[in-house]
Amino acid sequence: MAHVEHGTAAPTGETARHIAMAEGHSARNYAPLPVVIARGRGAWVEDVDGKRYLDMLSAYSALNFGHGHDEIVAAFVEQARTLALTSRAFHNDQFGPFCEEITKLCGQELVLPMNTGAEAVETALKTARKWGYRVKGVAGDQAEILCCEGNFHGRTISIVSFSDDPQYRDGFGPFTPGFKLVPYGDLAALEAAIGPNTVGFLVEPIQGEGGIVVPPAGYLAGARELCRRQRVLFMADEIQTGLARTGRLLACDHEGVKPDVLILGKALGGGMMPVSAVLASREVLGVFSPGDHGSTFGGNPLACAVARAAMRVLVRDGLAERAASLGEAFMARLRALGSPIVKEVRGRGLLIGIELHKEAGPAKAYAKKLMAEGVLCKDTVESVLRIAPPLVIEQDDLDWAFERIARVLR
Ligand code: IF1
Repeated sequence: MAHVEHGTAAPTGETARHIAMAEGHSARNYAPLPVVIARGRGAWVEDVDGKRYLDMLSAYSALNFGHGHDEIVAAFVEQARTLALTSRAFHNDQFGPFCEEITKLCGQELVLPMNTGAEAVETALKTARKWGYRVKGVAGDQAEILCCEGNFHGRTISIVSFSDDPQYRDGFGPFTPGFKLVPYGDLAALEAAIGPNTVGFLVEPIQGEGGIVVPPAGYLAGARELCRRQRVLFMADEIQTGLARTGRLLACDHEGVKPDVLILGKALGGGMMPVSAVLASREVLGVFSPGDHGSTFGGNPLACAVARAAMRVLVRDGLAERAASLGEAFMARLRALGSPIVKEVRGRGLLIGIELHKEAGPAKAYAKKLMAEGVLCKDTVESVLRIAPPLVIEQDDLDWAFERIARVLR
C-alpha cells in the first residue's frame, strides 16, 4: 500500500481549512485528532490532503465490515432506490425477513428495532421495567435496575443517570432514579445488591470505554445464573462487543451465556447507518402493546436491508473466526514486544487495549504519534490505547500497523 509522508506539524492545506470550518461552526463536544477523512475502502482511509491512514478504530466497532464493503453498499444503494422509509404505521417488505433472520442468528424469539445504541439501551431499560411490573409483580414505580461501575451505555439523561464518570453527568441533572451501581466483575457484590424490586442487570461483556476491561473468567456465566435464580433479567449490552468483534458472534458466547435481553447496535448498520435492536424472549418483549414505544426510523426498510446484508457477510465470511485468529496473534505480538512503557495488553478477538504505565504520560499523545505514522486509533481512560481495526483487515496491513505501533511504543 503506497504511503505518503505523515508529519507531526500543525495541520495545513485542506486539513486546516476543514478543521477551522468545523471548529468555527459546531458545538465543541469532541476533540478529534487533526485528520479530515474524505474517503475509505476496507481498513484504509484517505484524508483531504491525500494522505492514507490505516483505520485501527473502526468507528468504535461500527465498521466491523470496513469502509465501503461492496455487498453492503450494493444492498444500501438498491434499497435506497426501491424504498427507504415507511414508518411503522405500515409494514414494509424488508422488516419481516430482517426480524426472522436476526432472531434466528442470535437465538432469541423477538426483536424490537431502533436506530442508535443509546435508543436500544433505553428500550431495554423500559422493557425491564414493564416486565418487572407486569410479569415479576414488582409494585408500581419501585423497579430497580443494577448497572456496573465504569459502564458506558450512551448519552441520554437516563443513561448518564447511572454513569460514574463525573464528566458525563456534570451539568445534566436532575437524573432518573431507579438505578444502582455494583463493582464490575464482582459476583458477590452483585448477589448482595439484588433485592425484591430488582428487575434487571445491565452489563457490557467487556467494558469498552471503561478501558477494554475483560471481566474474570466465569463472571458472565455466574451473573447469568444469579439473575436466573432471583428472576432478574440479564441484559447484555453487546453494542460494541457483538457481531464478531471479540471472536465469537457475541462476547457472551465465550461463556456459553444466553442473555435474557440482548442489545445490538453499531456494526448492525453495516458501517453505513445507525441500526440498533433489542432481542429477547416472547415473555420479555411480549410486554409491549401497540403505542407503548416506537421510533420513526426504527425498522425502516433501508436499515433492514443493510442489516440483512451485514449479517449475511458476517456469517458467510466467517468474520468471528477471523477476529479470533487475527486478534490472538496480534495481542501475542504486542505482548512479546516487551515495551517498557506497556503495563498490559488485554482484550478479546480484535478488541484490544494497550494499557500504558502512568509515567509514560497520557495515551492520547501516543494516538497522535501513531497518527503521524499513518495509524489511526484512540485513547480511552487516560492510559489505554484502543486498537480495533475492521474485521476484514488483511494480515499484511496488520503487519504494517504492528511495525509502526512497535516503533512508537519502544
Ligand atoms: C461517542 C465510548 C465506545 C457503547 C456501548 C451503548 C453505546 C455505546 C457499549 C451508545 C457507544 C460509542 C459512543 C461514541 C464513542 C463510543 C465509545 F468511547 F464513548 F465509550 F465505543 F467505547 N453501549 N459507544 O460503546 O451507542 O448511542 O453512540 O450509538 O462518541 O460517544 P450510540
